[in-house]
Amino acid sequence: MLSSEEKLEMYHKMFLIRRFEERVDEFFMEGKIWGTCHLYIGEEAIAVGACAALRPDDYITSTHRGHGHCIAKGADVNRMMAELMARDTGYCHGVGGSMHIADVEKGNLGANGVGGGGLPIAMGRAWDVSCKITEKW
Ligand SMILES: Cc1ncc(C[n+]2csc(CCOP(=O)(O)OP(=O)(O)O)c2C)c(N)n1
Repeated sequence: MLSSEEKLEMYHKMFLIRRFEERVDEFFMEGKIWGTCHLYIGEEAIAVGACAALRPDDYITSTHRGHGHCIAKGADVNRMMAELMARDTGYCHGVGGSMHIADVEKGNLGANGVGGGGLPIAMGRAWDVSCKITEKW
């Protein structure tokens, strides 16, 4: 059962995703976004609901439409927007853009433009984690 505080936090994250994407749309039309991007408008509850069931030390991968996943897993929206604007202060120092934002400290292994491309990334992380466990045996 979710508490009122938890529900409010989830609503806040959904609202933040929506406002972030509306600003991205505006900046895109003004030519301020480098490359292309795929908006998460209308899907806010999916990322927020899924990530609410995760622990902070759980990992996610993402897709070509990943802004909502980033925000739901706790990314800093200023660093995200900086990335979309190709600034050095962005998550990938401005060279990755919308489809390559990763926030490993928060457990987000990153977006990517390849359909199904998150699976090998997740496999790699699972391999790494399991090796760290078994090497202690
Ligand atoms: C391996 C691969 N094949 C084809 C594409 C081209 N492609 C980009 S988005 C897309 C459709 C994705 O549809 P869906 O997963 O339903 O996501 P949506 O964009 O509708 O949210 C395709 C086929 C790709 N990125 N990667």
